[in-house]
Amino acid sequence: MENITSYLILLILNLFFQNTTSQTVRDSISSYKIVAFDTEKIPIGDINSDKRIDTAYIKIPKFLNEEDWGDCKNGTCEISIAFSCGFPTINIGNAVAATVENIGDIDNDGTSEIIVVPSWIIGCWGQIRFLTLKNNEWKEFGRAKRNICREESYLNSIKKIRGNKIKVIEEVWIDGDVVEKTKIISIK
Ligand SMILES: [Ca+2]
Ligand SMILES: [Ca+2]
Repeated sequence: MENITSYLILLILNLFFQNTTSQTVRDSISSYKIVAFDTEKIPIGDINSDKRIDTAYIKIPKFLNEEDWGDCKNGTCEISIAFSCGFPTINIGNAVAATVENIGDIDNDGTSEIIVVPSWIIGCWGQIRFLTLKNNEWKEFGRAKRNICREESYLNSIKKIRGNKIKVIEEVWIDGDVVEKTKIISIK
């Protein structure tokens, strides 16, 4: 909750400064450096089938001064996700936080597919990104729109079906209402 409050304050200050300060001031602010990172540890089950539970380490950018505001390092907010089992690190831009979950081995190749749900400073509408590891590289094989503010697992909306496919419940805006739609995504 504390983080969310900080993010909201930062966003409001950001909008204020964008509208009121000159380019020179903005440039000097964006040259601030990050002094620390937060790393979040998320247990994600056994993703590489070695019978050991694996952990995802999500590195989140921090600002120079929590009481003030500033951009992320080099003006780019980016998160990275590393894995205890040595799988390649995933880097995602335009994000300040993320959720990672193991959705099981959809294509039965011995490696679990995962989802990553990046989030920004504010806003509840986001996307679930579906990733599979092929030749030691993460490949995105689909996305689904969701309200990302609910504090619940996304696994309830994802189901493995036959033929290397998953069924996911997407949430979309239609004429001002949130409508749930079923989407089928396959690993090619
Ligand atoms: Ca493992
Ligand atoms: Ca797999």
